[in-house]
Amino acid sequence: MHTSVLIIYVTACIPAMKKHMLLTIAAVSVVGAALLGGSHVQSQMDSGDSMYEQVRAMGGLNLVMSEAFAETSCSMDTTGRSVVEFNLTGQSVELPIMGGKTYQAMTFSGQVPGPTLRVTQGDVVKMTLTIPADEGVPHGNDMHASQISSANFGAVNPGESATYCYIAEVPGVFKYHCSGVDLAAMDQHVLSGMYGIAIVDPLNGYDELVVEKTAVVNGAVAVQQTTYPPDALEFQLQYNQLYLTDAGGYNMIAMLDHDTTATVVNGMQYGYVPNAVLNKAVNGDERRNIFVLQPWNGLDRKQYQSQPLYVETGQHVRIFVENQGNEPLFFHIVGEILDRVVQGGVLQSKATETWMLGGSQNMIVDIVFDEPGTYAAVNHDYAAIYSGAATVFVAGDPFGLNDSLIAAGIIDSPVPSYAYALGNPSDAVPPMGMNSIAHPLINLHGLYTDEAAAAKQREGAIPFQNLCSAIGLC
Ligand SMILES: [Cu+2]
Repeated sequence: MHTSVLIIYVTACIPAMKKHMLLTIAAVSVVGAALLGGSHVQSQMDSGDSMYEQVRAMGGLNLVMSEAFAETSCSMDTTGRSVVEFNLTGQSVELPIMGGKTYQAMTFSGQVPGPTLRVTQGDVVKMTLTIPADEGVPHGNDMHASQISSANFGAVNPGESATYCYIAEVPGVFKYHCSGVDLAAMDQHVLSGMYGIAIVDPLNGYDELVVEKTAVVNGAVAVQQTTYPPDALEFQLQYNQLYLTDAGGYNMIAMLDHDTTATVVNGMQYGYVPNAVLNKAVNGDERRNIFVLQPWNGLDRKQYQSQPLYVETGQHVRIFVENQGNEPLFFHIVGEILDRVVQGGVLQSKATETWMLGGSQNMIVDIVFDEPGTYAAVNHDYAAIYSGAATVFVAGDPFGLNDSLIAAGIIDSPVPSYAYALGNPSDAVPPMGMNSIAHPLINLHGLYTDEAAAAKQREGAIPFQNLCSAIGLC
């Protein structure tokens, strides 16, 4: 059991253990006692058993709060509403990190982040979590889009499934995450990869975007507004941290110290930076990098190959952002201004340079890239940038590749973005919603197991190697 391993690990470190570690374990005991009730719970927690065994011995949340669990089963009246099923599998796997190593990931359905759920405000979500019999540890799922008893988020044991239903009442972006083994080791499970988002589209759709610039009218500077329709090209970016031991296991002491091993965006460090193919197209040499940080460079990386995000100039772009992690996110796009920030369907800011998200906080950023070029979306915390939080948007045709692509017979006429030739990464593209502009091509990219990658391919994601060959660059 992972939690037992964790406790053994922590125990082994006791001589060097910090005071706050002991306080944390005490705090977990208090939380457990508060949730489960009764002074005997507290005395049980004082015994020498591992935390996991103690929680099991107490029966967990489901048994103690069985009435609440029954109350929020799927017996609600769904007349007139769409019921959207959301099926996840809890799965521990090895996944790659930078430096040619792997780490002990925990996933929903073999990918980090887990699959994105997209529904419309007012829909009923029917969430089923299945834990395969060969999975070593129970898992739960807490969906922040719900407003139901936390009893629903209790541990699901290996070989079992659990289902709960709720109405997605509030529009926006909402985290979901493993709730650990009835809270125990929740930090380990989430920070090892068990997180994702639900996007709840507003019932009446998204607002049009109004961007203010200036123009000279009759010899004088005047404010000029440009209005963009609600339909937008959409991306999803989820920020988190990894805290790892040298062997690739979860390092709780590093987490308590906020001593980040890696900052990840959609599960990977520098997952969206230029690659060898773009190097070759722009510099004529696949080894001459066009961006300072290109650590996931090389087609042998397959679904882990880094790829920029391609947008058109003058196009309404909508970015769903969630801070899944343990550190603040100072979201900034170098060379741009965030034209609009919306949270919970409410305008928070327009024309701001940076917007901050705390842990488990989200926003929808609307932006229009006016000039062809490369723009790096960063967490404007230098430690985060240098440990992985740099994401490159390429707008329009800044490298003048249209002419050479036409000359080579690859395209017939100029294309408004490289997405038409190279596609956008599958893990950065959310499911289509009511105001989504379809991406021209979607290629295979993400922190997926090979099985999950094969499933994405069956859904239409094109392996990047194939695209590269098709346009004559590989
Ligand atoms: Cu879990």
